[in-house]
Amino acid sequence: MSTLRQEYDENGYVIVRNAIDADLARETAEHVHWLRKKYPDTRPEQFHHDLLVNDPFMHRLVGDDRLLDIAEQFIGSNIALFAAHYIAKPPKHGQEVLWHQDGTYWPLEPMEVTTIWLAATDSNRENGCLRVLPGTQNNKLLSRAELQDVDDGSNVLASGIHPSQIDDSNVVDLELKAGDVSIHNPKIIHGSKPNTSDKWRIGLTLRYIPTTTYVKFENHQNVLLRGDKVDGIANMYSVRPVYKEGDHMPFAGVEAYA
Ligand SMILES: O=C(O)CCC(=O)C(=O)O
Repeated sequence: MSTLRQEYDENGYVIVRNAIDADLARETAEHVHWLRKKYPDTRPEQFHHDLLVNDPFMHRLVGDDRLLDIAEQFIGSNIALFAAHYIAKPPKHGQEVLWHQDGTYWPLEPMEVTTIWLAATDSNRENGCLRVLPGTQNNKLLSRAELQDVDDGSNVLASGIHPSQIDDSNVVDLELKAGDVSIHNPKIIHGSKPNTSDKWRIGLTLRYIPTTTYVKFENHQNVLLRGDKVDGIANMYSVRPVYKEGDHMPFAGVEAYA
């Protein structure tokens, strides 16, 4: 077993430094600013899968062999992505993410999935980095009904685990440099504080599944990235989008993208 995998199994998360190069991290941050222009009414913490699944740059990024080689160590060699979501926190007023377990929100059968959280900018205590409670990946998965709704526009998910159920005495702040990734288990309790600093904090959550995992969202487009689909698992897969100048963000290597 790889040491990455051992650390992940023990703590519920692991960090890989310099997973992608600085230029690609910079392009990823630029993508967020391009999306802000395209969707001026959407908060940048809310650039969800539906806005990304037909975007050529996103396909180029999530299929990067460096990311897939990491994902493969956790979920094997038949790899799809079922969700991508930028949680890009603007300076001064970036929103918090309340404590939660990802699996609570996902209709996956089985719950075999791993998140790669990609830092497109530095992400640290000052600008509201991801924080985890190691060991809680062994807790029971809470249901949606067990969460507290906090639907007042102050936080990214509009819900979270009730503070009385949280012991954050061993919290770990996952401080990353642009280009680093952290990987976390769907049951680990995690969240992040608001960004009150004067710098952006741009993170991209990538949810990689083995193609044996069935995604029970209706009409949901997954992205097949490596290996094969599985007969009998009724997932839908997106068609690779064609790059169109003017409609899409140009990126390095776009000529070779097909
Ligand atoms: O980006 C954040 O601050 C939180 C990320 C998160 O909740 C997740 O990856 O599930």
